[in-house]
Amino acid sequence: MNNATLTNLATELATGAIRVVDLTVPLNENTPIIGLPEEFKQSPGFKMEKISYFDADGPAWYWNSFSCGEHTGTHFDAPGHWISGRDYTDGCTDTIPPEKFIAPANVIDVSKEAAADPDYLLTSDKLKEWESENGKIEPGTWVLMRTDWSKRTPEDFLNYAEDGPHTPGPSVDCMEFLTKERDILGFGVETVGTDAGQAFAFDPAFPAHQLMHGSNKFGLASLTNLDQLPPKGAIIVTPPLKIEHGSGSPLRVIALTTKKPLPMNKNHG
Ligand code: 23J
Ligand code: MN
Repeated sequence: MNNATLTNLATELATGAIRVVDLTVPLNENTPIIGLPEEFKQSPGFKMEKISYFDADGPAWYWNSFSCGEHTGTHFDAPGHWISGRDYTDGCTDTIPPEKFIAPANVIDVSKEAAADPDYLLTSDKLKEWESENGKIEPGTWVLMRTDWSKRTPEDFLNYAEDGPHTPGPSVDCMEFLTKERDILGFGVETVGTDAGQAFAFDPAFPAHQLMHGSNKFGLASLTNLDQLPPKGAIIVTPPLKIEHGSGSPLRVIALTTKKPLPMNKNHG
């Protein structure tokens, strides 16, 4: 096989004409984990244990073992994670067709709105406004919600209060629009989960989980560096670990893009 597109891709990766951006947070014992109400079982965070480090346990080699919940750090939510998606035969980490792990990304910048209101909800009206400037959200593409939440301190990232977490996310109408009217591949966020902090009180509760996974679509949580991507044109690579009957997994999320976004300086010239 000799395909010009793949040859050009290799050339443009080698020359740097295509820029590779890492959308992944580091995994360590301080990587923030979602906390659920205390009646539910909690997910363990990331832990690492040394097997050997060029020592008596392994004189010429270094390696570790690690453990964590499937939904730790930058991670993939599979349809099988939620009750609405449990019966899809291609809905777990090992059964999703691999061609779904490479797809275009639409990046919706609501960082100013989220800075002004930690409970900010992305709506279908906001998406239609974005489409009028950037073009339609195509079927089979990702919608990534840029909030700059990944730039916050761990405490402000989770942003707990007496009445639960206060973090931005999608509205119910946003999820209905993206599943029914746009048929997207999935929805990705910079926050600890794809749903807003207060989404337990929405109807339906947790609409990103309930509606996305109910439509056999995916989630990506705890992304970073979304400010490095253009609104449209990037391609993201998102294969989760092939855990048998896995509900999701930590993963490395890599973006291929060309343009570096211009600084938003309105006072130039
Ligand atoms: C379990 C229960 C509720 C939620 C979540 C997990 C997540 O956000 C997740 O990581 O999928 S809201
Ligand atoms: Mn998750």
